Amino acid sequence: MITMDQIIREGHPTLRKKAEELQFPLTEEEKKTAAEMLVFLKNSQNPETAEKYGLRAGIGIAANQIDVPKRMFALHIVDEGTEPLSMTIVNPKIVSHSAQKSYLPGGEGCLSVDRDVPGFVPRYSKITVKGFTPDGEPIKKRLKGLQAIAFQHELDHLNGVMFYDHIDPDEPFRKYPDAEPLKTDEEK
Ligand code: SB7
Ligand code: NI
Repeated sequence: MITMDQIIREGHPTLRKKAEELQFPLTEEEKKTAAEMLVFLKNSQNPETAEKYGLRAGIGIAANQIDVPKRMFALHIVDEGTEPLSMTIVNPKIVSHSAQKSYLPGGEGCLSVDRDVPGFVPRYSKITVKGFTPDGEPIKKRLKGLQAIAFQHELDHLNGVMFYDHIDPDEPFRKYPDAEPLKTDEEK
């Protein structure tokens, strides 16, 4: 079972390297990692297991965050008022995106970053993504809202990019002309 001890933190070189594409079929070990990442997210969002194992809640995790430098990540986003998204995606890519961007008004956080880094992180509002399930079945999806933001946060990890790389160091809360704050469910 993945716990916080396995999650590498900023300063670890693996977080800054581009992760490698996976070859199909995945090895048993790779499949196990894919499944375990999703279990970690579910455990982290369950108050009892999170408390028991000392997990920080996460909606996504990339393989290189557990020091596996391969192109896969898991997302588990439920209860967002939209259709739930719960998957591990292998060799993910964005095939098209909106011009419009959006950002979380409260900024982003990261399981590999043990500090608050305030500031807006502009991301594409809508993306069309492709990839594969761990069994090699093709995935194609359109994502928006928090799901799109989280997908881009995880894809960044696979490319060695951290969320704060996108924050303007001189003016962390600057308003971007092409970006709007992500609306909460109540505001929609
Ligand atoms: C805020 C949080 C996340 C994504 C987008 C906005 C995920 C945080 C957990 N992770 O560190 C995953 O890489
Ligand atoms: Ni992260």
